[in-house]
Amino acid sequence: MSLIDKTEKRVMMASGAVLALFLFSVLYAKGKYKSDLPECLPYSKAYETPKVTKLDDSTYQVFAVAQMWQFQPSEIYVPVGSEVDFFVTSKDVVHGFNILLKNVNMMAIYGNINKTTVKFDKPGVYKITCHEYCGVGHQNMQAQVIVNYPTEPPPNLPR
Ligand SMILES: [Cu+2]
Repeated sequence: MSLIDKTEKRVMMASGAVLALFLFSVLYAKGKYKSDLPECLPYSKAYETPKVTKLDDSTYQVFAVAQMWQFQPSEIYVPVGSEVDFFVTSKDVVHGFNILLKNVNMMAIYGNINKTTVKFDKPGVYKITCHEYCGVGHQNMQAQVIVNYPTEPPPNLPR
C-alpha cells in the first residue's frame, strides 16, 4: 500500500502538467515573438546620467533615468529600423517604464538597471509612460521616442 493517496497523486501530476505547460508557453512566446526578456544588469553609477548614444547607423543605446516626475531624456530621436537598447533606472522611488505599441513593460528601480532591446520598424511617436504610481506628479510622467526617416522620406511614402 502506497503512502500517497491516489487523489493526491493525481493532483500532483496535474500540477506538474500545468507547470510544464506554463514554462513551455513562456519559452514558446519568447521564441515566437522574438521578445527580448528584460534583464537586470550589475549596477553602476554611470547609468544615472541620461544619454542617447549612437553605436552605428541603426543601433542606439539609451540610458533612461526616471525621477519624480519626469523621464530623461524626454525626447529620443532615432531613424526607422533602429534597434535601441534601453537601460532604465530610477533616482528615487519605483517608477514604471512602458513604451506604447512596443510591448515594453518594465520597472525603473533605484540602484538597479533593467535592460531591454526594442526595434523601431515604423516611423511615428512612441509614448513612454510611467505606469507605477509614484506620487502627485505621476500622471505627467511621459517621454517619447520619435522615429523618423533618416533623411527625407521617398516621395511615395506618407510622412
Ligand atoms: Cu509614476
